[in-house]
Amino acid sequence: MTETYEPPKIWTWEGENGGEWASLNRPIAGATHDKTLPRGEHPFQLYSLATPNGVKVNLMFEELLAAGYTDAEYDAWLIRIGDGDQFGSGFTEVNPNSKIPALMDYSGDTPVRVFESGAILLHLAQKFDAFLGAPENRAEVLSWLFWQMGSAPYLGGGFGHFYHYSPKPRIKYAVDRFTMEVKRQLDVLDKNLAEREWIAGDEYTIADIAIWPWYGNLILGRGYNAGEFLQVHTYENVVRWAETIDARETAKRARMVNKAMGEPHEQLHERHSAEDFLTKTQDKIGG
Ligand SMILES: N[C@@H](CCC(=O)N[C@@H](CS)C(=O)NCC(=O)O)C(=O)O
Repeated sequence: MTETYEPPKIWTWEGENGGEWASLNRPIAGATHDKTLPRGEHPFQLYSLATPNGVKVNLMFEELLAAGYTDAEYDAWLIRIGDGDQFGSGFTEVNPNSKIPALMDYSGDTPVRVFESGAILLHLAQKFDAFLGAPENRAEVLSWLFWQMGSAPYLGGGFGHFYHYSPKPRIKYAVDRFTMEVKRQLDVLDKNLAEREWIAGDEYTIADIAIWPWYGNLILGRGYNAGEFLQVHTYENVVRWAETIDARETAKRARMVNKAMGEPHEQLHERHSAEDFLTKTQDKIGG
């Protein structure tokens, strides 16, 4: 039986409200403790975790490096959001919104902070003039980039939360509401990819880089154990696109950077050079 609830006149914070990530949530912004962020030797300092939002930026850096942009070298530092690292004073100076990913760009005369994964992708794409597609197709690339930024909260905060993380019993109304929306979004992608090779046309761009960690991984059965529930295999064009990106060496690397769960050989807590991946490959062969 669902508990009946009528919102009071004024909402008050009653502390943790259940669910896997409940301890992170509070209605106040800002730092909870003093903590300086580490800084490595490369021009880009990334503070992140290998969630879909984090993987987007890892993928962008790995694509830039693979494409020969050697100035895109980066240090990636692990932010354990389950431990509250995102509320440290150093982190909130880079991202006042206390969410990964956050980037410091020291490549110019003045250090620049960038937060929000979409802004980071665009910042890097403009800086290196890469993965933006042809100028006449720029509006299409940006439309899909911002589609991802607006759509993924329904997938993560809506569907993922109520289907997978929320306290049991699950709430049918909420699961239905967000399943409907996520299936509609998958259909949007599927119809789009029936017409073209990549999300924004015939070039691989930041639109693919933004969308793959969320919707590609969902289609590959890695999101919320919901592959069967959502019948992801029916979105055949999305499956084709998701598998194509998944086969890229850059995508394999991107999924490892700042990963702090799963198989030990998949977890590269910090990334400082391409050699860090080799060590992990040797761990896998050795183990
Ligand atoms: N719109 C943001 C979302 C970032 C986001 O939600 N990050 C999550 C992990 S995927 C986070 O850091 N959560 C920590 C918290 O909510 O305290 C972006 O795309 O960068």
